[in-house]
Amino acid sequence: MSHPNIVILTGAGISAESGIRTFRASDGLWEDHRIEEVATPEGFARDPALVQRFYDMRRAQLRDPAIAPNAGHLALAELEAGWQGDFLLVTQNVDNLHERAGSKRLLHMHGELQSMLCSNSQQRFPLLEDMPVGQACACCGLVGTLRPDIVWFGEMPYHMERIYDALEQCELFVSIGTSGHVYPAAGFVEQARRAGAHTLEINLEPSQGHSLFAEKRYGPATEELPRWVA
Ligand code: BJW
Repeated sequence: MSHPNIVILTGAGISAESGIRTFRASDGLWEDHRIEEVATPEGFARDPALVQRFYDMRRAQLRDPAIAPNAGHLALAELEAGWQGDFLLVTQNVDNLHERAGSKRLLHMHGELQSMLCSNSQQRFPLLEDMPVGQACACCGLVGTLRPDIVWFGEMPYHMERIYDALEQCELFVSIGTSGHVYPAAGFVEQARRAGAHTLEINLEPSQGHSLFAEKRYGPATEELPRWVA
């Protein structure tokens, strides 16, 4: 493979075979609550304890020794290690499986489970255990300002300037394991096309935006990615 400037976008599908359920596979429900009830600023304002429980449950999943990077994550880390052109991996996932696989040039656009955010100062803090209830924030000393560092609907995703800059320079854009339902990530393929990039979708099945991609490979990420990278 030659080494053009590359931007890779990943979604929940890349972590599915590691045992982390995708959003659409869970029918948008968690313990009978709609995802919108728990993963929105309004949901958090309405019932912060419920929302903390939801994210604590997902953090616990990351500490489960059975949950580990799969062959798809490892193939992308290997690709990056040998890549001589510009390389940027943008993930919508809030798990840490890409970094555990060895990816370095990585941006989490929808936040991270293992981080918390002060809603007062917008400072982000690493979080090693579950979110302590009633803890005062280290930056402002207030109780009740800390929240999961997750980009909820209606909020601005992280690193957008860097991502758009990379898309403008990009010659190859690859979208992996994402359904194409959620913007702005679902629009990256159009930005890459405008920059003249070759576009490739790798997914279990055609995504909502599949017709925008020049090349498609359908199958499980653990099979398709090692095959593509080889
Ligand atoms: C496999 C596989 C295997 C399975 N191998 N593949 C109307 C039009 C346009 C936009 C909007 C609109 N109304 C509102 C908006 C904006 C809104 C939005 O997009 N809404 C849509 C629902 C319509 N977006 C926002 O609010 C965003 N902010 C924003 O727009 O700010 C303004 C802005 C303006 C201009 C520039 C920039 C910004 C914020 C979005 C935040 C998303 N947050 C979430 C929840 C986080 C909470 C949490 O994690 O608990 O992030 S939503 C959820 O969806 C999560 C994901 O990152 C995201 C994407 O999901 P993903 O990864 O695609 O997962 P799935 O489950 O949908 O798909 C999995 C895929 O994998 C499937 O295709 C499977 O086939 C495949 N697969 N197994 C390979 N083994």
